[in-house]
Amino acid sequence: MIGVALCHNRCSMTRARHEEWLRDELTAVAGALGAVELRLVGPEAEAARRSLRETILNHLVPRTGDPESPLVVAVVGPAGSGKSSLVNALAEARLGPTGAIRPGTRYPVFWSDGPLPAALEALRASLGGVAVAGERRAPERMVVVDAPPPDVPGRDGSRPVDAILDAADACVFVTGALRYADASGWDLLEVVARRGIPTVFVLNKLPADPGVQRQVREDMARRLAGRNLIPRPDPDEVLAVPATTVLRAIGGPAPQLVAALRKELDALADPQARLLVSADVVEHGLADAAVRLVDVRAAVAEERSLRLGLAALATEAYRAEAAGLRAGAEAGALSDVSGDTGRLVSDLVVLTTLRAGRAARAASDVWALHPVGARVIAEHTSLWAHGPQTVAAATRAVHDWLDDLPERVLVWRGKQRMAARRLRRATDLVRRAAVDRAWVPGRRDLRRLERLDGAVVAARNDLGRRLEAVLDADAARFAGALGPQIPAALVERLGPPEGGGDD
Ligand SMILES: Nc1nc2c(ncn2[C@@H]2O[C@H](COP(=O)(O)OP(=O)(O)OP(=O)(O)O)[C@@H](O)[C@H]2O)c(=O)[nH]1
Ligand SMILES: [Mg+2]
Repeated sequence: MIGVALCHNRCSMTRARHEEWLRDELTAVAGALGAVELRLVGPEAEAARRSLRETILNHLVPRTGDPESPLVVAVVGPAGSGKSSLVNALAEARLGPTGAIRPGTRYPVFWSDGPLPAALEALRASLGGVAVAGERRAPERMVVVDAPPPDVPGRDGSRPVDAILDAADACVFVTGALRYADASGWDLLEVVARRGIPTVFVLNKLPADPGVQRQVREDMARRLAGRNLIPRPDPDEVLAVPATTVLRAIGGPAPQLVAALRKELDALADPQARLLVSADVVEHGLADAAVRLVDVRAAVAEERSLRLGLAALATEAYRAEAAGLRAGAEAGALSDVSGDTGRLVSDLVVLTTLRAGRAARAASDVWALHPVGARVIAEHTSLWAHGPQTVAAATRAVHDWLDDLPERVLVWRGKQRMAARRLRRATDLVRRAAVDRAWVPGRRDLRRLERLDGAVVAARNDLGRRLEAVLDADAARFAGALGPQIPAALVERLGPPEGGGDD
């Protein structure tokens, strides 16, 4: 487990062995997290599951045992704060779109000094981003990611900026002087604080007046310290970039104006510093993942019991109807037909469909009383009635039963073959006796039926089984709406329950 990994006695293993073991653990946990989608416990839990899996796969696994992997620096902040302009100035090239139309950046731009490592390349591809080199190279073994603003949704509804922060080792938080106090973008800093990744705070587009600059930096520093993002309200913790003319050629301020930011990045990229940053970030990341995993595990366990519980309620509702249908078939009391095959089929289909409809309503009724069940019903309103395939399935079941009867008559009579007319007459007898309880056979028919010893009972039982299977298939729609059952082993793979007790 990840939590165990933190306190694991590393002395008992070589460092390399420990890291290999940890990577395997992380990969297994990510696999378990990827094997389930939380549909019932709520969207927050599902977002937490997805994000934890991404943190593990995009961030922790690639870094475990590979301190040389490139340092990922996420450039994030509120919309229009000038992130892309700053990155363009650093790279001395127009890497991505900037401009007055919001959002400027829809897809992230990965500025790096070489090819992206596999995990980052996968992230880039999944977010639809581009990898660029720029006119001036990114610091050695560093990838700077210009992120879309927080209000840009990704393809699957999650925010690309979150996935980028999940993969980041360090962060540049850019906010504009005019809107630095806005709530927008500050939630990103909560993620940054939780992950414990080093952050450079940039106040961009500051007015030229040094006095005003000082005041705004002081205020920003106070706000950052108030959120425990910096140790003291020291304005020197806030990098100031004055508002300036944007150079059309590069889509950003003149490169010398971002020299201080470049210096910060170079400092992070320094071989000694980066090792410390990497180790620290992995340690923080593991601790953070362990805490998050406890909640996600609890959510998966809850999802599992919700699916089991609701499925059992639906099964119960169908069982009553299926048992009634089967008992009716076994007693030959389903239809009062008189040898008319057309009516026999339609009577049995109507009866079966009616039962399926009643079962569906009963199951929906009990689900509606359950808060989560009610939500599922609201999303799958077709569950209130029998399924769209049920009439066809019942028709098929009855026809199959009829089609198989002659073969069975032969078996019951212990014969290889019979004359066609005699076989037809025997089959008609069995069919009629099986379904029409009100029918009183004449003496000759009675004598014939005696020779078909057990055939009628067996035919009734067979019909009961076939019709019951139609109801089972109808009931499967309820299980389908819940999602596949979650194996207990999958929950166990995510660690012991909180407090060590049973779920
Ligand atoms: N005058 C002036 N305009 C700037 C400066 N920096 C950025 N801008 C303008 O501010 C607007 C937004 O800049 P972007 O760099 O696209 O901002 P962003 O944060 O990347 O925006 P999103 O990607 O939408 O979040 C653009 O019109 C830029 O030209 C500056 O220093 N001076
Ligand atoms: Mg941008």
